[in-house]
Amino acid sequence: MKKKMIIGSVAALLLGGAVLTGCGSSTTTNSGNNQGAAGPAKTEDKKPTLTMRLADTHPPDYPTVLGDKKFAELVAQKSNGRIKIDVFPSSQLGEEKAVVEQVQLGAIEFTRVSTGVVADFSKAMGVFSLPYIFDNEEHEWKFLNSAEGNKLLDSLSASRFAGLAYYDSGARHFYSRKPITKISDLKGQKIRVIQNKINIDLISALGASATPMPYGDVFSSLQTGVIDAAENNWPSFDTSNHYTVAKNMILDGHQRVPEVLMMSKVAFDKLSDEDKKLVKQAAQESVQYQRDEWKKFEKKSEEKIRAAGVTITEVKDVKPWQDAVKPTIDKYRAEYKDVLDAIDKARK
Ligand code: GTR
Repeated sequence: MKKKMIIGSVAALLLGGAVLTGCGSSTTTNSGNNQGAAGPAKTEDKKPTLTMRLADTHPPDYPTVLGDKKFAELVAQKSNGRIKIDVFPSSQLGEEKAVVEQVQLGAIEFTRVSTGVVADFSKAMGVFSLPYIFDNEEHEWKFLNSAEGNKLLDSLSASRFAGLAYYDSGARHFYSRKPITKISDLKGQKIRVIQNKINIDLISALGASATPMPYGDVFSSLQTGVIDAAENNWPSFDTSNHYTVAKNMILDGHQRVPEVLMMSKVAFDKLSDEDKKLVKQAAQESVQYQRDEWKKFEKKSEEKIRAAGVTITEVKDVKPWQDAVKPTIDKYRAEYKDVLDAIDKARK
C-alpha cells in the first residue's frame, strides 16, 4: 500500500515535470518564468512577479494618463500578467522634477513627463523648448517618428533614462490675469515657465520676466498674484483650473513640447533583453491611442474654456511672434544645429 503510494507520487511528479518542461519551452519570452505558460489564460489570473511604478502629474482622465494606463495594460498582456505597472496620477509620487530625479536613481521606475522638464537633465531634449520649430502637429510627428526623432529619444540613456515613446501635448499658449491681445501686452509680466534655461531666454525675449516653479504651485500663485501669467496647452489650462483665475488667453502657439514616456535606466538594465523589447514595444503601441485621446480631450477642453467666458485672442499672423523670439533661436542654433536641420527636413 505504502509502496504503491510512493510509486504514484513519483509518477505524478514526473508527469508534472513533463508538463512544466513543456510549458517552459513554449514560453521563451517569459524569461524562464513559467507563469502565463498555460495558454490564453486571463492576465488578471496571473500573479505578477515584477511590479513597477509609473508617475504622472495629471489627473486620472487626462490623455497622458490614459496613455500610461494603455501602456501598463499592454505590458501586462504581453507578459501574460508577469509584469505589472501601477500608474500613479495626480502627482501622487511628487512634482515632476523630483520624480525625474527619483527615476534617474531607480527609486521610481517610470514617468510620463514633459520634455520641457527633462531638458534640465538632458541637454538634447531642450530642443523642443525652442519656439516655433514645428509648423503644426503633422510636422512635429513626422520628426518624432523619424530616425532622428528616435535617435533623440535613445539619447536619454546618457542621462540614465530609457526613452520609450513620445506622447502628444499639442501647442502651448500664454494666459494671464491681465488682458493680452498683442505681444507687447506681455511686457513686464511675471510669467511662470517650466524650469529650463531656454524657457527663461524665451520669456526675456518677450520683455517679460520668467518665474520657474513646479506645475502644482501655479494655480495658487496665479490666484494670489505671485505671478501674472503662465502658458500651457488647452488640456492643462483646463484640468489645472488655471482658466478660472487667468481669464485671458492668446493663441500664439509658441511651442510644441512633446511628452515623453521614460524608464529609469537602472530598472531597464535589470530587465532581460526580451523584456526590454516587450516594454519598448508596449510603449510604442500605446502612442496612437494616446494621440487619439489627446485630440478628443483637447477639443473638449477648448469648448469648456470658451464656454466659461475666458477672453481668447486668436493670432492670425505668427510672424511678429517668431521675430520677437528669434534671439532665442539664434542663441541656441549652433548648439542644436543637427537636430534643427533634421526638424527642417521633416517639413518637406
Ligand atoms: C503640461 C505637461 C506637464 C507639465 C506642465 C507644466 O503640458 O503635460 O507634464 O510639465 O505642462 O507646465 O509644468
